[in-house]
Amino acid sequence: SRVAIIGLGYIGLPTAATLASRGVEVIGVDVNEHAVSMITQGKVHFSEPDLDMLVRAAVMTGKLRAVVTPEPAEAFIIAVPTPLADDKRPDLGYIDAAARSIAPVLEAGNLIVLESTSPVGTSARLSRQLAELRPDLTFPHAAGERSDIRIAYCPERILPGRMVLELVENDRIIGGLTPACAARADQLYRIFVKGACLLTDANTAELVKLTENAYRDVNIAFANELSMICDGMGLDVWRVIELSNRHPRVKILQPGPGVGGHCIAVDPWFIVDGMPEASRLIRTAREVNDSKPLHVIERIRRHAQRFKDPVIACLGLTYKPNVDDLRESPALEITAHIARERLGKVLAVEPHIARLPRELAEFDNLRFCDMSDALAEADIAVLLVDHAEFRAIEAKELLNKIVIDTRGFWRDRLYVPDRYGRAAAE
Ligand code: SAJ
Repeated sequence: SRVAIIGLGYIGLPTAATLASRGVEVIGVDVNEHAVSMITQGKVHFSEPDLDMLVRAAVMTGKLRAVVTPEPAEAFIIAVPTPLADDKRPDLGYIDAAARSIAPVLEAGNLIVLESTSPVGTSARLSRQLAELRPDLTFPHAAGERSDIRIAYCPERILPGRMVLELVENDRIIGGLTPACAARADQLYRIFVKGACLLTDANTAELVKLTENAYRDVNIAFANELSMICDGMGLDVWRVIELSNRHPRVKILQPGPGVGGHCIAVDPWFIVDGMPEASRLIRTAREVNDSKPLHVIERIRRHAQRFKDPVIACLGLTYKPNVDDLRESPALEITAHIARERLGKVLAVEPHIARLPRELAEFDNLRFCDMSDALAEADIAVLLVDHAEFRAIEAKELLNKIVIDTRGFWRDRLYVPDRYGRAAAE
């Protein structure tokens, strides 16, 4: 059997390579010619543990082939981006383009699976779109179980940094536009999924994906709000959380500089957009998390004002630890903001990236710097990402400067373990 995967990004490429590793003939389709040519050489255009090996093997065995235009296949998996437009509404333009690109090669008996995170109703919308493009075929939104084409929504929930593993191990939600659509998609996913495949309807599956990330966002917002309350009260939020979590039914997440990444900071808006009146908590959580970088900037500003020409080291730029991904990163936002506002001379440290990111290139008061040089020079050290590399920093390197630790990562270095758990630094 032959499977075409439309979109060779963070989700599509690992899925394509994994299916190929199970002996399926896979055609990877992407409009990005650079990505296609990299994959054709057995290389990967973004970094993710173990993915390069998997892709190289899939290409070398001839099971995975990357192309720019879709070819006929038995199943099509659509894994294209669904970004948030400036008005906080979902932009389904890439799904529309994917629909137009596969429509000409569709044949009766084909399965189409949408994997992109999507607002509720998008799979049904895709069915209607394709029906307009291919009036000679019948689709499940209208023909139900008698349709020529099967359509299902199967969201992805793999964690960046653990994708290759989680793609196989995680349970999978399979939402069919009809029961036969779900059953057909189930057959495809069972080829490589070791976790359970749980069948439901497409709308439910769409909301499940959004719910998972909204749930995490709301819980992180609780931690972030608590951190702002504690800053106002002069209390140590990590101690408050640690002690609260000793209650058998309390499990608070960790505060940080804000919420980044292309999922958690985006997906909850898809729920808000669909049901604005009903989603007050979800919207507020988004706003709380989006306000956290401003709170960190205000703390930096307060300290910087006490120096004549402060040197501020920003440690970490990525959206979370031990990855090289800068998308929606609050650390990057904070670093750019303090440079733009000219709060001081800014030293940007990011061990996971080789050179200064484009977003920071415009600032003449900002320099890309390695960890030890930055610490030697800085008056203020701001820990923005809890990368493993920063564990190596010793207490004595921090003691002569102002430390703003947004992750509670250096607590053990900065805090005197007196019986009140009070901070020694700051
Ligand atoms: N964060 C905190 N405090 C915490 C946990 C996370 O501030 O206690 C921050 C992180 O620093 C980061 C952001 O939240 O900025 C998101 O990080 P994450 O590790 O929670 O999640 P992502 O965005 O890398 O991946 C999420 C995952 N979803 C859930 O855990 C519910 C992943 O399983 C999904 O596949 C992915 O979104 C996706 O693609 O939707």
